[in-house]
Amino acid sequence: MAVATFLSTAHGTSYTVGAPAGSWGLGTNYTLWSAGVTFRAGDQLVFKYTRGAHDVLEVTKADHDACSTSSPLVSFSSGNDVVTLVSGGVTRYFICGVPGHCAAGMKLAVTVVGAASPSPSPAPVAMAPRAAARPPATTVAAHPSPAPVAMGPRSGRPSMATAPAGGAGGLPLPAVAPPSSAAAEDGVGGSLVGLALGAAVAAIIMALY
Ligand code: CU1
Repeated sequence: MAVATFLSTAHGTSYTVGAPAGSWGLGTNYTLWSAGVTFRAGDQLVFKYTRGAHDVLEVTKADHDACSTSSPLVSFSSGNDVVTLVSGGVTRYFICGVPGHCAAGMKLAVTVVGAASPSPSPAPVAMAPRAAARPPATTVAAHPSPAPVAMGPRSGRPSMATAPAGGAGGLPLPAVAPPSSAAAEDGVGGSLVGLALGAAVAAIIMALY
């Protein structure tokens, strides 16, 4: 259900907490809500509520479990609070700081997994077209690295090696030219045949009259 209300961007997916049935407020089961979403590093949580009616405190697991508002890690109160889930492999905890609201259900635990396979890092993206032009062996070698950090240096090296490879790849181009001019000649030949046929038809028509 919640899947229908996200907004994808190049940097991740933005999830309005509690949507589509609700928002950040009383009456939403956030355990159920979060269970329906796979949160990935780079995604964003958006807490929407009437300013002053609620707030958002990011807290420790212990404070989440105990609904303790005494020592929040971060607090928000704008009514449109955006939290980016920067890191994967962690669980982040949020509660409402208004007395009684956490105990009434305004508590959210979000487990964040690693980023999606296609790395959002700019380096691999810029490299993609070049990798496709190179032999499969090289392309395969670039993929197995799951860690974006490790992938940066690796993709840097192959892209430098692309310079000579690109030069060699440019050579076949002239060889491709003759076929295309031959095709052009075919076109001319076709036109001449057309003209001849036209003349013949014209001659026949004139002969008839
Ligand atoms: Cu609240």
